[in-house]
Amino acid sequence: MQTGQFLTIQDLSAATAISLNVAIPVYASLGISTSVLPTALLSTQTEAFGKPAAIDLKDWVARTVAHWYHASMTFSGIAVGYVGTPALVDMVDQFIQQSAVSTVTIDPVMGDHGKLYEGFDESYVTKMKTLIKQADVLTPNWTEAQLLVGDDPQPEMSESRVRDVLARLTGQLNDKSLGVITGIQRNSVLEVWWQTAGGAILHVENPLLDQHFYGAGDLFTAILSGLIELSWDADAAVKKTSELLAVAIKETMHSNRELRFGMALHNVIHELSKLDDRF
Ligand code: PXL
Repeated sequence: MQTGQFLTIQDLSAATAISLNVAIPVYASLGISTSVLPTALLSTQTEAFGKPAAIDLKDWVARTVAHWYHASMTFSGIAVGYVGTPALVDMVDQFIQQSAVSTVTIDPVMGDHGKLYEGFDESYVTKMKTLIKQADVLTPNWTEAQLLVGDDPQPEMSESRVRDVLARLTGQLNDKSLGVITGIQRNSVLEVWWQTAGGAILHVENPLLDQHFYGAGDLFTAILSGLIELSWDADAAVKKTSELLAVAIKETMHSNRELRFGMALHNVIHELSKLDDRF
């Protein structure tokens, strides 16, 4: 059962079901009382509609965290997604260091398919390498995982290469932290790989659909961080999250919507609401 107030830190992309637009319903459906700290206000996501109208919320974020500090606001868990600028990554880092928070989940959102997202460069990767040291749970995709260990992102996803990157990545985290790499495509399946608290490396598989599902990573991180906030065992939480992500991907694919508008959430929210072990 959740014991406090959860906080999600990421952008609000007005016209796309990604980032905050998927996280808020996920936490609500799990019964998790959640505050939001939007890092940027965007008209759309940055990848599929041209250049969005954007407001960097750095000044407001600084005033907000100062206010929360004076109001003695504390959080039981924090999940971080798309932050947007190196300066804001620093601010989020400082904020987490000052918060007496038990579990920090970080999705180092910065690229996919071997490339950084629009607007990011090497300086952002450098800041992200520092921020991830705060992570109790880290959820990069394959591109982000390689960037974080200092490799040029390669499409190759052989088992030995995935194991190597995962081991080097978890080597950068605290001993008890959970490193999870999403979006591994091998042998016509989509895999999630992670290292257990005991050091074993496990993976789960889902059908591979030859399309890009915008917001799928954000949904994965929201569900996983939510289950961990509800004290699920880490391995069980990763398996359930992967299963539920497949539910959302299937619905999104069959919903006839344009994929760039993000994830269809009806079925996954229904499933999450049934995980009713809260009382
Ligand atoms: O889904 C990751 C993400 C989050 N936020 C913004 C994005 C993207 C990916 O493109 O553009 C603004």
